[in-house]
Amino acid sequence: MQKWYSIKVQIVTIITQLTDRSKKTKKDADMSIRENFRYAACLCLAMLTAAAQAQEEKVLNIYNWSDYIGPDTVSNFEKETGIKVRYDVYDSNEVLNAKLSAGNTGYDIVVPSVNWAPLQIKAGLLRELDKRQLPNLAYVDPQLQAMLARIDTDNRHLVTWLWGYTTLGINVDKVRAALGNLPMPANSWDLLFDSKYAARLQSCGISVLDSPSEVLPPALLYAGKPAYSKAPADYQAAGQLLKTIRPYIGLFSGSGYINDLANGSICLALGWSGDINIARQRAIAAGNGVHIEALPPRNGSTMVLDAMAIPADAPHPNNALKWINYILRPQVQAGLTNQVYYANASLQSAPYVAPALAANTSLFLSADDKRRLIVPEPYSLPIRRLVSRTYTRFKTGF
Ligand code: SPD
Repeated sequence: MQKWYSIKVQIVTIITQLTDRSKKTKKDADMSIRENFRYAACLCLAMLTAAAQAQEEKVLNIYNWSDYIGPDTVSNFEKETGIKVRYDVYDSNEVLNAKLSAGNTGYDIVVPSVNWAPLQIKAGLLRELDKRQLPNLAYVDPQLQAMLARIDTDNRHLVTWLWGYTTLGINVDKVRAALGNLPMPANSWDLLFDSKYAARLQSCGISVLDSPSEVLPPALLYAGKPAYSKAPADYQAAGQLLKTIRPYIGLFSGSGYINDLANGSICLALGWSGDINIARQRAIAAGNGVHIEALPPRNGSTMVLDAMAIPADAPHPNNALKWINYILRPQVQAGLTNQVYYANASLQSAPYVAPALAANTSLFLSADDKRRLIVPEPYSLPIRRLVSRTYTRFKTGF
């Protein structure tokens, strides 16, 4: 209401000024008319911007990864701001990227991973953040900001959501039973990528992530290649490796594996650290005797680092900024970690993190394990196609 009043005042001011200006001598008349038009155009533009802000309906459309938010994160924001949130989910960067590239998503907030965001920034799909509206950026871990700045100059478009790593989740008892006389391998990746182990674990169920860009990096790493290799020959090697284990994979899943692990219908999943800990917690809550573990990255792994961004054509960019600033509060950040078991961006959130989580070494990694994580790198278009072709061949079994 106040904003509309100030717009009305601006209109009256413009009309008064235009009338005054037209009272000049005949000699200046031509120049005055041109000046007046320019002046009026600038003021109209300013007014339209103010009007757009005033008119932004109290709605926020969020598109985020599934199982990646606290139970009251959205409702608390709604209560506080009166903004109604519509919340949709996805399971892979491929899906999000296809939507963003097609345009007109209607979303105000998206959460791409840091190796996909640079392509989206370059294509003009993400909007620059108005940092004056984000005072809580002060809470963000400077190390994470520096990491993001490597792919987003001056942190113009991205703010960390949460971070973790890609790993294997196991049903401890079922894996031991299925391996029989085979001892647990020293390199835990053997469980999936060495067909000797995978052949045995097939009997209790193996799932891998349903996304080319999530499966190829650990496969390359296991094959002794750079996880985000730029050499086409390396993808051939990874493809060969994947072919050897294909007969033993029963499921391709980007989120369903959480419940499958929790209820004991699979015993090994290539997934994300937080999701596997969610499965562990669900099994504990169900009291079904299923014991799930997320394996820490002792033999190296790829980091999961996802960031909030505002699509260039977001219909409610100001509400989006309010959301980002709210999410950056240390208490809200801790609420996310407590629920989804990923580390957050705020060093000040530590006092609010549930004490029981502090001992979980698959969530709060040791300094050594942290060093073993590889920060994801963006793909060139030809490599992205190769990643996708290699994965499709793997999935379809050709
Ligand atoms: N359930 C939320 C999972 C989020 C995973 N983000 C994936 C990033 C992979 N690079």
